Amino acid sequence: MRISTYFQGFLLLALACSQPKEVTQTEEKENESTFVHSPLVEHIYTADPSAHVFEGKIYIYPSHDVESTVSEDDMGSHFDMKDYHVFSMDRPGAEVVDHGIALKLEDIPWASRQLWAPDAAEKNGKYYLYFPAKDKQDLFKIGVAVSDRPEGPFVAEPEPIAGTFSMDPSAFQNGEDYYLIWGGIWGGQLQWYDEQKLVEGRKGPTDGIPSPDQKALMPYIAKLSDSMTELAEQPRELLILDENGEPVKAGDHDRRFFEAAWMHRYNGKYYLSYSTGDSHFIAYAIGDSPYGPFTYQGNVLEPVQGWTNHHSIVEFEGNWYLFYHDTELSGKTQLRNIKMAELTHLADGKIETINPMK
Ligand code: FUB
Repeated sequence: MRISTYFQGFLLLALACSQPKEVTQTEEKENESTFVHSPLVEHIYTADPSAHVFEGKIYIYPSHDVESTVSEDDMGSHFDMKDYHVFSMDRPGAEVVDHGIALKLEDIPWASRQLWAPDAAEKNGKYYLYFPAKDKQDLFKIGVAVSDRPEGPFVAEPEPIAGTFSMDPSAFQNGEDYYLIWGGIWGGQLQWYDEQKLVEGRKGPTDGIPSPDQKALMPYIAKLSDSMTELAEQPRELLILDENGEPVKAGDHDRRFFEAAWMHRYNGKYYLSYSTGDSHFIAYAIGDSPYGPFTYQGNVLEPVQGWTNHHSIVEFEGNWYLFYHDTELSGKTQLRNIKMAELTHLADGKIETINPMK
């Protein structure tokens, strides 16, 4: 069942419409923009899709967006999610099955609110759901919940994973090794930490953000322990460099890391893709090791309708797919719907940029 459908024009057009003016041919074409891909799920709102191939099927671990009375702010308070559903599809284009509630806020002993973007991993027949939530002090931490099945239900560990902070975890398997990658600025609180230590007094979305000419904040990575429920090492920064080998600067909003870090491996190289937040791209950088450094390459995905842009990249039977979200069904920032698109690695290793509108 579809909950609601409010088609809105493309965001840039909406912003441009405040003054009456002559409409150029280019603008006329933009006015006709339509969505290239269709929502995968319409009976509930879903976002931040992390996709994996488990047991020969595609499993999707998204956020479950809900209507909320919490007002919108730059800390993302209006993203007030309370549970997770897991979805599966036998192959691209097949029916998307909702496996129901896999984990609820009330069943996570340490969490107080905001179940944001999760991810999952499989090891030795057990499934691990990594998820961010605010603890009782209202600080984002990353938790883990365990199940015998990819669709759950998952049972949460009693405490968040020691050594984690901020949000948007993604799990990356490289052979026998598993890594947890995470972080996000503004509402993701990464800017409140120096050297992985919380700095007293930082409260808002920009407290602790470096000045524009300084190195941007970067995502973190740490190897997971054999148990998959702990970090096996001190987290390290994933350095994103520009074409001159210099760290991308905090003022470079089109290229700097904001949130939604995801790693995949292609032709022996490691691809770190991420959202640039307020400039709304999914950008990517390439490195020779999961620990980086990574060199910025360009965009995987152009801005979608809606403020947030969050994705995952997965291979299924030799083809690659991008999972992302937009707000086609609701027209509202915090009520999103997941989508998928084919993704192409070009001969030179670059990714062909996907435009979600035509
Ligand atoms: O869904 C809540 C937050 O919005 C995610 O954690 C971010 O990546 C953004 O998509």
